[in-house]
Amino acid sequence: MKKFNTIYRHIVEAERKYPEATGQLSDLLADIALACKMISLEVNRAGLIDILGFTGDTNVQGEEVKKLDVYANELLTNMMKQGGHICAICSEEEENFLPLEDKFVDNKYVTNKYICHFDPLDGSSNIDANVSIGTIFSIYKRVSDNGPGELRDCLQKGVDQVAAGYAIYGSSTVLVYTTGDGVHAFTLDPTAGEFLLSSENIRIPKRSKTYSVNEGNHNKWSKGIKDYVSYLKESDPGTGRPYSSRYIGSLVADFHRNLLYGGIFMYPADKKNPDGKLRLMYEANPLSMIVEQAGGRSSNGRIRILEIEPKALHQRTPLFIGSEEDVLAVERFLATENN
Ligand code: AHM
Ligand code: MG
Repeated sequence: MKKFNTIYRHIVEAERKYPEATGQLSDLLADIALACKMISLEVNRAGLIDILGFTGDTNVQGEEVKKLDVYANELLTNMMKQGGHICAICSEEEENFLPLEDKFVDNKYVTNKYICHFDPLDGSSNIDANVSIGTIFSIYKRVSDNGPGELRDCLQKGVDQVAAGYAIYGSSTVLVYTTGDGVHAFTLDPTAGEFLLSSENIRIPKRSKTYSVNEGNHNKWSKGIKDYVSYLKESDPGTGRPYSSRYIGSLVADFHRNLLYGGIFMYPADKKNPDGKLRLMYEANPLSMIVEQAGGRSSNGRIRILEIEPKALHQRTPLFIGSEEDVLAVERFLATENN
């Protein structure tokens, strides 16, 4: 009989490999999984209970905020505050980070060791159309000693992440995470209310036949990107071209498909967005940790995303992520352009 494993057991089993572990990271991941379960329920019910629509507010990116975004943001924030272990919360929906005090447990001072970044509901412009959306998260260890988290705790390089993951709310809800020891996926069984292990140690194909990019931006792209996308459309059976184009417009959904089947996702810089559109801390870094753990590659076209020194919480970056050989190919096209 197939052995079932819940996400919580999986996390705890992984923790046992490290006798010095305090359990804070495991608790934190379990809290995030619980929050994703609750967001999933709300996403599924959204059409029924008429909570869709605009709240009338705009977020720090100047975009319209929908009610589900607000719900997901508040839920994750409260979960992090309540669970302890976090000295600073950074949300894509908030302009500033939220520092949190250390605590006393049984009269003993306990330092909250971690920082959590999250994009509570990515792809939210797709909510009304029932298109898959997701939650992305990323966890770092604090660099300051104790007390409320500081900006330097929140602005660490992606390479310093201790865990990252996402939940995709699609035909099923799937939670994918890594703590630097492979990439594992869990599917939510709504009857049991549990995330059950569905794929362990996911590996992304080295080379793919699929590219994902918003081609509506073609006229705003640089020559290198235009040339690369034209190259993908040329016919050459030896290299598997032409590639197929797949673009959902929900990063988590595009990324998840490419992770499983192979593919390259691109959001390049363009004339309108000189730094690209996607956010380094909330989107690019967590997905880059996952893709590298799965044997893929991720860069801004020149350097590894995980090596970018962050300067601001809401910093944007061009993103090329997915199957290793495809990302290497686009880097070569961009290198020619820069020469
Ligand atoms: P969001 O965080 O406001 O939802 O925006 C990010 C989304 C990504 O999910 C997606 O990859 C991208 O924006 C799509 O952008 P575009 O509509 O410009 O193609
Ligand atoms: Mg987003």
